[in-house]
Amino acid sequence: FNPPLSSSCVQVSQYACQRRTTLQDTNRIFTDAFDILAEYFEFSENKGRKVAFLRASSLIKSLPFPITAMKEVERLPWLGDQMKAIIEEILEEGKSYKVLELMSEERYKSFKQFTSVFGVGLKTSDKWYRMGFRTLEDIKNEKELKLTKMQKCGFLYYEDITSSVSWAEAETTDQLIKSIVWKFVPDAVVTLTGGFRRGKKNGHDVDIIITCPRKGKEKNILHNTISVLKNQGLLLFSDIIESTFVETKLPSKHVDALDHFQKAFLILKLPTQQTAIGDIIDPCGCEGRKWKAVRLDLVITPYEQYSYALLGWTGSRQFERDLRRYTTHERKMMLDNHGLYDKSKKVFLKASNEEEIFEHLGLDYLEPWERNA
Ligand code: DGT
Ligand code: MG
Repeated sequence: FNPPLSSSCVQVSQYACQRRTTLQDTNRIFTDAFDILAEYFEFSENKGRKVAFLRASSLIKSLPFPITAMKEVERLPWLGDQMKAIIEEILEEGKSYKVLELMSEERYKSFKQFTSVFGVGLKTSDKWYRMGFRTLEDIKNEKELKLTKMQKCGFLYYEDITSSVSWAEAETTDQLIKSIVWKFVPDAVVTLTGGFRRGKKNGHDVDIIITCPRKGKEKNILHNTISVLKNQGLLLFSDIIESTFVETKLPSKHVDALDHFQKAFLILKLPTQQTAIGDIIDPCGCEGRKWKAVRLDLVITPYEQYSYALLGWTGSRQFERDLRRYTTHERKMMLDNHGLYDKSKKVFLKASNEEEIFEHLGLDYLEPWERNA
């Protein structure tokens, strides 16, 4: 495909996997509004409209020019009348009163607070909202309320976890995990993935994928690594999920479903960097504290599934959604984090790197930093 050169000859694919989307979003004023609306509809459990706004937002993120007039968006896919009305409002007023109005709704404000706690999703938020709670203070004041261990940690380390993870902190985490893993398995492949692999300077967590070319040698890495973290006093929370992968199962269409790899959701007590004179740099405003609580996801994959896992965990989520939609509708294949199944040939297609997966799908290769859909 040819990237559009100017607004007058815009030819934009309906699939994010056929668009190069870097972090240079020249239309943030519009995409922020659409992302908020997607979240609003997520909180109202209206999945159709949530996805519609995510698609519209993602499409605008790929435009190489700032939108200045309605005629520039006329022929773009995924922009319905309601979306165009919001773009028009922002072009005229500099903001959307419709979006501001929805953002001020009580349910949106409460869900925004509740879901900001590690371990609290839509289900718990809905339960708390129905029980009459509206703010995090309400929750903290209700001593009788049963919280999971994860949620307790979510509250305990709330400030740290909600302040974003910097590139430097991600790199420190990556180095720490590498140094531990390589003591057990020197030829393990340890890769920083997620948003940081796409070039983001900040993230909500650190995502790391681990594999080993020697068959089966990846199996003990997770438990051994977590033991070391624990013994070094660097582990604040861990939730280990064992592998549920079944070789005969066909890939799952649902991008929001968990994959079947062995993995762990962790909170690390990450030492903050010291300067040469031994002063403590204090990134989270926690006076005198020498560490920061950082969320880390570790994913362990068998070597033959590594490329698919890497593609799946690099994201963005919207890129992954469109990649699967494209695979199903344009290629009659099925893709998930474990593999690619060709329905007409009835075979799983092997891939030793991401480029080969794009090739199987007949797509031009996109670098990780072009997948910020
Ligand atoms: P952020 O918020 O800065 O951490 O941004 P990302 O892009 O790193 O988002 P994150 O960490 O939620 O997820 C990274 C990618 O991994 C994302 O594209 C979706 C994918 N992913 C994360 N968890 C799962 C999962 O349980 N199942 C599947 N299928 N994909 C997942
Ligand atoms: Mg991440």
